[in-house]
Amino acid sequence: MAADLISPRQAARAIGVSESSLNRWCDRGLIATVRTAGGHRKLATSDVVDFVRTHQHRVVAPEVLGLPSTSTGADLGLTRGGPLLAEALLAGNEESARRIVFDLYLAKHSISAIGDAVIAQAFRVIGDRWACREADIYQERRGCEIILRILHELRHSQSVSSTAWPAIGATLSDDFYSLPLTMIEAVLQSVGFHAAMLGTSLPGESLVRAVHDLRPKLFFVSVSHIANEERFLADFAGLAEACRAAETTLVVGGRALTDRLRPQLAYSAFCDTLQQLEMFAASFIRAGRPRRRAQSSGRPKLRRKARR
Ligand code: B12
Repeated sequence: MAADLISPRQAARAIGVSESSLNRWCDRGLIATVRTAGGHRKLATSDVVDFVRTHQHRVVAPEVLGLPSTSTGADLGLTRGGPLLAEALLAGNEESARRIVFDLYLAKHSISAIGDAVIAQAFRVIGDRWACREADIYQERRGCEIILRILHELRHSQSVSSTAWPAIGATLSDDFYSLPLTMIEAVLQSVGFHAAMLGTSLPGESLVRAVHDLRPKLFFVSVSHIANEERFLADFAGLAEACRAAETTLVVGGRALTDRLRPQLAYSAFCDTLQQLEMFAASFIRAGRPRRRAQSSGRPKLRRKARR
């Protein structure tokens, strides 16, 4: 993604409006601004993207905001998005896949809805094609790599407060499914967590150490594949105990958590979908902290203009 801070003129060009309109919106506090040491007004690209999403503007020069050059914010609709994304991924057309995801995002669909209704749906189509021998393994793997890159870009286009609560997560041994974890990261970040996945197929003892060392507010576990049920239950029980001791909220989900298995597990919340996770995490944050966003981490220390 491109630079984090841009001038009002660049922001105006990105949205295709006059600089005076843009400055008026800044004066009204609709877009947050910061002042550089030299007194120049600057805007964070993530704040401009937020403004576009919430005020239904179109983006005419997406590259200025560090977005894919073909994204416009045109609303394809979630229902059409899945099959279109599946075709783009199967064809290895990364630019088209990126445009589909970013257009839906700019058209104000939540990351959770895009994940549940478009990305998961696209991979169901890909899985079915593979099962019917209409798609090759390399097409599925390449599709995974493409979507992982796009999700990282989407995440990078959002700001994270330097005081955000940490959330970490992983899959347990023999579960190599990274897509759900990467989507959960993006969803948790969109509601204000500082989310970071540890990785896939982690041994139970390592997860226990991670909870002990990192003391996350929330731990997410995705369970898509269980190779050895006995080992899974033992690892999970160890993790749940570590979370209880550290007062960490343990959230679980995934296709392999069947109705038969779930009663054998201790956790704080089970979610079928990313949209359920978003609701849970957002209410968790609302209940626990007075304000959601402050200055983004990793940015230069700049004064933010008070909203009028
Ligand atoms: C991609 C893929 C893989 C990739 C994953 C790569 C990666 N980097 O992630 C790899 C190559 C690892 C793989 C391997 C295997 N796969 Co596979 N795979 C798929 C595929 C095509 C997509 C899965 C996916 O990631 N979807 C996207 C995610 C985001 O969607 P989701 O899993 O539905 O998750 C949603 C919810 O469950 C929820 N969720 C999930 N976790 C969590 C966690 C929390 C906290 C929350 C809130 C929500 C949540 O959110 C998601 C969005 O709604 C599916 C096909 C399909 N129908 O889905 C087959 C599929 C799941 N695989 C299958 C099989 C058989 C396998 C293998 C056993 C094959 C083999 N013989 O080796 C191995 C097992 C690997 C292992 N040990 O982990 C079968 C499973 C059949 C069954 N009924 O169990 C499927 C259905 C393919 C098929 N049609 O037969 N696979």
